[in-house]
Amino acid sequence: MRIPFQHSVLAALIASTALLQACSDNSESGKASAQPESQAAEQHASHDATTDSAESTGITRSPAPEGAKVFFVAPADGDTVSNPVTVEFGLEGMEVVPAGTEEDNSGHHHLLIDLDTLPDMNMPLPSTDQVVHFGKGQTATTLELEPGEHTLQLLLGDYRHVPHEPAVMSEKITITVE
Ligand SMILES: [Cu+2]
Repeated sequence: MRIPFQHSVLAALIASTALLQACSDNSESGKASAQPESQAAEQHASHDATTDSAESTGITRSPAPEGAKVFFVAPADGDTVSNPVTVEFGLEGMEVVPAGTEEDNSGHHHLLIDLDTLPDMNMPLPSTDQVVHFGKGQTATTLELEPGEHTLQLLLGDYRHVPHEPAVMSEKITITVE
């Protein structure tokens, strides 16, 4: 597919704006209870490392193989849990690699916490306290969540933090934190 020059420049501009936005969101989110400081620093590093490739390629989403599936190993939908909440990510039919590693049929996990509206799938995912990146290739995390009901959903992103085509996304589960 050929993208007209002006459109590809526009796409690159939008993409770089999104990356800048994502990073500034992060630096302002001192309140991010679900996001330890070390993780925020790592996300900055991974964004910096992938900015060039996202700009030069524009946004063509990486293909996901048929049958690829991301899911929660734990907790299960409807579980009642207490802090700290251990969350384990499962992936079938694809490989987990760190952000910035361009490899077919691979990506890294993103955890969507209490997110009502899905992010734009044609851009790098933002980095906020509700969209947490696991750019080192982690397959589990622990969260400190307010008591009450919360929703969790997993979304795989490619080396640029862009969801695949079709998006590899888990069911949204609801847990109750005591
Ligand atoms: Cu990411």
